[in-house]
Amino acid sequence: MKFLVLNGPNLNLLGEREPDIYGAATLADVEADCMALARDLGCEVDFRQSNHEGGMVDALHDVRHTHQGVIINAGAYTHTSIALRDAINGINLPTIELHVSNIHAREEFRHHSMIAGACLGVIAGLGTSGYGLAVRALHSHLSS
Ligand code: CA2
Repeated sequence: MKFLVLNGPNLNLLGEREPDIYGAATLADVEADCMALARDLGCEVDFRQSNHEGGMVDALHDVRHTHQGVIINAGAYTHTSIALRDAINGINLPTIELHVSNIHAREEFRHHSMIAGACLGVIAGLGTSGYGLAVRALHSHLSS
């Protein structure tokens, strides 16, 4: 069982600024935690980040025949990208939308997600521990 964990724009800065919103863990810390958890669960995680909408679409297409599920933190593209929604629908893999912060408790423009309707479920506001929860949720969804 192999999952893509795909991170969008600016998430490479995680842990460097705005720790009050996003916490102190870096994206490398999150990746290491996901890898360790995947090893325990007996699955594989492929961890990627792109600052470009097209790069994210390409990453989704790349895994359509090789992976069984996707966890996506689309960053600000969450709120704008019909292309990402179409790509998630197009690859037909169970996908969990993830946000470190609670997008519903922030500015109004963050309340709407373009991709949520194409996803199996959404995790938001639980900090970077949400990544591990998403790996567990996808693993349990695909095992049942
Ligand atoms: O809460 C999340 O995970 C978000 O997807 C993060 C995005 C934001 O646009 C979404 O509305 C919610 C922003 C990621 C920016 O990450 C930074 C981390 C540290 C310093 C600066 C930016």
